[in-house]
Amino acid sequence: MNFLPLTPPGQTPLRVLTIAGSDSGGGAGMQADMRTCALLGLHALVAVTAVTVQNSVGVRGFHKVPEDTIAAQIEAVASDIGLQAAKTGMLASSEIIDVVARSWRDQGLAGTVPLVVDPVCASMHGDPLLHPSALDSFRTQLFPLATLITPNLHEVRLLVDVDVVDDNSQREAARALHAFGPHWVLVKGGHLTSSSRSPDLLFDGTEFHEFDSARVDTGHDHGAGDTLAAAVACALAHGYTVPDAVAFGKSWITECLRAAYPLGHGHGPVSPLFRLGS
Ligand code: PXL
Repeated sequence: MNFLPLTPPGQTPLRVLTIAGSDSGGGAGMQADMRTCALLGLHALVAVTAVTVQNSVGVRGFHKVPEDTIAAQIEAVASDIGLQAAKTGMLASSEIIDVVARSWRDQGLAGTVPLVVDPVCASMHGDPLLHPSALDSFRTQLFPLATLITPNLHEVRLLVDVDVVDDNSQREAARALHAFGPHWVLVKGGHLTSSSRSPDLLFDGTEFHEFDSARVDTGHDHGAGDTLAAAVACALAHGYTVPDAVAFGKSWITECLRAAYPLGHGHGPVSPLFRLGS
């Protein structure tokens, strides 16, 4: 695959802000985002939203970061360091979603810096990472600010009550999600187990773009959604168009799935470490 241009040593790389939860197992959340940013040659800034207690078997619990601390992290890095793109992951509650949306506007980032919103609702084991009452904050507060939202099929069902089973229902879901105001919607088809493919559908309110790839069957796909969204944010930071950034993210996650490794007694993480060679 083609990678993103690298910054020479000693020069400041482009910056991507991840607004996400911490995974103590190191495979998903802000750790996945930082791995991808680093291995693509970008600098990751972090606003931590929640600290999860988890391992490869499951999420045992989480502790939410106070909203004013989340807002202060965003202000601190935006006012001093600056960023070329951002992505959100686990936001845990409607109060946190609201404060992220408010901070995004208050820092003058809305409409100037690309924002990828991955509407994380649950872990791959089905452990909840978002309070159900927060779905409406996603729809009304954050989606209208998003350059791109990247729900999986489970999240699509929760957000717009559409069961995606084929191409038609995937288009119906994309239309319903686009009505909430994001510039682009990517309905990820990775969980469409009836297909041997992983068909993702991108929609800007007018045109559909299809991204098809063979499903990489691995028992180790922890952090896959985070890694895709982070790679898309990195490409957007480089000035890629949204369709080109999604195509790049898709080839990145495909390689990371091929390189996924076992860890602990449960599910291992997708891995950008392949980028280091062997
Ligand atoms: O992959 C979704 C995700 C995002 N953020 C955190 C997580 C997970 C999945 O477990 O733990 C912190």
